[in-house]
Amino acid sequence: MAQSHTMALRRWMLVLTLVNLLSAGESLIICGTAQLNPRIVGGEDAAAGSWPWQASLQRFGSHVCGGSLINKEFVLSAAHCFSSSNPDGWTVVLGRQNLQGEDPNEASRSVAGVILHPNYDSDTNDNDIALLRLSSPVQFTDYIRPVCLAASDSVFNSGTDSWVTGWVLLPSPKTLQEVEVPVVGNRQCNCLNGVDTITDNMICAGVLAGGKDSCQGDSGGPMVNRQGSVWVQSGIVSFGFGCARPNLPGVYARVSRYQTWINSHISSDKPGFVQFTSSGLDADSSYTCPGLQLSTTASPTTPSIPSPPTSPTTPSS
Ligand code: 4AZ
Repeated sequence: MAQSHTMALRRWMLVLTLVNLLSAGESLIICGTAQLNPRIVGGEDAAAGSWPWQASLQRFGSHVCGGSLINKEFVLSAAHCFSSSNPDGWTVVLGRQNLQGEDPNEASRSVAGVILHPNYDSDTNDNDIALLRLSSPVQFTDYIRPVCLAASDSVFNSGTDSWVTGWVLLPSPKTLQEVEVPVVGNRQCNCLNGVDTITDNMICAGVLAGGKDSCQGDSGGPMVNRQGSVWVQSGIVSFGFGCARPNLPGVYARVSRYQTWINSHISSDKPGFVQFTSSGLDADSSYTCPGLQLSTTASPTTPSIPSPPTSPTTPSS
C-alpha cells in the first residue's frame, strides 16, 4: 500500500515537472538530466558524466572557479570570481571529469561577456551571481548538458537533500568531487554564522557536525537538488566562515531569487526554470536566537507580533 502510494506520488511529481518544463521554453526539454548519473571537503570522486553542467572557469589556463551550464551559450557563476566584467583571458571548460590531462569529452570556449549582478556587494556577498556568455554555442552530449534552475516560487525547506560539486585543492588527477549536504534554513544559518550575515538572497547547506562542505576553488559552482528525474540548481557556491567547520554551514547565492534577472539577459533559448517544492512545514520558520528578527521569511499566516485582545477576556457566565 505505502509503496504504491509512493510510486503514484513519484509518477505525479514527474508529470508535474514535465508540464512545468513544457510550459516554459526551449532548453527546458533536456535541462537537469544526467544520462550517466547512477562528492570538495569530505566528498567523493564523481563518475564521468554525473554532473554534465559542471564548468571549470579558467584564467590563463588555471582553474579559478566553478560554474554551471544553463543553455547552449550561458554559464552561471559567482560575481566574486571576477574583479571586473572584462572577459579577456577567461576560458570555460565543459565535459571534464579530471582537471588535469586531456579529456575526450571536453569542449572549451573563450568568454564573450561577463555580466555581474548590479547589486553584488563584495562586503556582504549579497547578490553573488554572474552570467558568462560563451564565444559560441556548445553542442550537448552525455557529458555536456544544461542544468535546470529553481524558479522564483521554489521552496527548499530545512533538511532538503542537496549535492555540491567542484574541484577544490585536490591531488592529481584532480577528479571532480561531489558532496551531499542538507539545506540549513536561513534563520538557523543566521544564528550559526552571525545574525544579519545571511540575506534572503542566500541559501545555506551543511552538516552541523562539520567535515562536508564546499571551499574556495568551488566558488561559482552549483548546488543542485533532485526532483523526480531532473536536477534543479538551488545555489551557487558563495562563501563561508572557513570550510567544513562544525556549526558553520556553507553559504550559497539563492538561484530562485534571480529568475527575472537571468531571463532579462538571455533573449532566446531561455534556461529551464523548474519550481522546486518541499513537502511539509519548514522547521526553520520557528527557529530563533538572541538578536534575530521575528519571522522575516517565516510563514505569512503567523503574525510577527501577536495582537492584544481588544477587550479583557472573561469567562462567559
Ligand atoms: C571561498 O572562499 C569559499 N564553505 C567558498 C565557499 C565556502 C567557503 C569559502 C563554503 O570562496
